[in-house]
Amino acid sequence: MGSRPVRLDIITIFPEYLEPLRHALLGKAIERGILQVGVHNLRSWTTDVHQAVDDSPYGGGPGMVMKPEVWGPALADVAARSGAAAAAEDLTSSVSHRASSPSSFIDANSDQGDVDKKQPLLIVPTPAGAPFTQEMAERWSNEDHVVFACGRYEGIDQRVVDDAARTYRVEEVSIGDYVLIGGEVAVLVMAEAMVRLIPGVLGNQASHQEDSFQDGLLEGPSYTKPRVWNDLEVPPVLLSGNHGKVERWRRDQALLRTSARRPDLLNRLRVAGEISARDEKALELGRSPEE
Ligand code: 6GU
Repeated sequence: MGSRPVRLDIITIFPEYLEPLRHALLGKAIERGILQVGVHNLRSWTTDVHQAVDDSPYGGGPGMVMKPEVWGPALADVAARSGAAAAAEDLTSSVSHRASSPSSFIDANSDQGDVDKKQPLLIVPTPAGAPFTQEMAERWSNEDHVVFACGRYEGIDQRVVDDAARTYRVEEVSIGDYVLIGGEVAVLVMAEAMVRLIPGVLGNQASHQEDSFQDGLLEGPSYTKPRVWNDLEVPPVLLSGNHGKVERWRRDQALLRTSARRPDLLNRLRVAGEISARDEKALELGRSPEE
């Protein structure tokens, strides 16, 4: 597992928006060969002198719709890792460079063994998509090749998505109930959530076992030294050295926080039978029963 790098390709009319992918966690994964990232300018696939990527919507209405004759070849080339896609510069290190040759792009015809010939995954960020979840991030982190198609304006001609489904497995995804100008920032969010779950990316593999959402509850508060700061004390149970008591207290804190901020999540766990009588006692009291 994790022997071959995960490949991410992003198609956008604003490649500079994806610059943060070079930094911090993702940049490190790229440098360590765990991750390959290709950022592609959609305008490379235009054929007219104005490099137009959008046109007015059939049926009328405000805004512009992104053109199928540009997106179609872009998605075909990126799936095949050919054409203008093969000439795109990869983000292969955390520093800006020109030295990396386009051959750092995996040749689609090269021998990758007979493992996994499945279609690449195409993610289309859109406020009209299904809500992005930790479960999606986990699923995507096990893929070999994930492509993000960033739309702007009022979206992409729907036939692009329908046609892409012949080459890709396609998911239209939203990062929340608000409207962004385009998909670029949503891709940064989704790529980070996904890449941190790739084995070897996080220093501590155990650390995402306890993440918020990994067990369906929000994570409770954390504390470090000093024990007293600005007259505020660290909860004494954390200094008790009693691992069982600490774990019980942490679960109670997670339950109370989830009840206050995300009652929907708590009710989902109740329905799944994952909230015990002891859990309900803490929720009823608003604290750990032994406090
Ligand atoms: Cl994925 N894209 C855009 N443009 N707006 C959004 C979104 C995505 N998710 C929430 N709002």
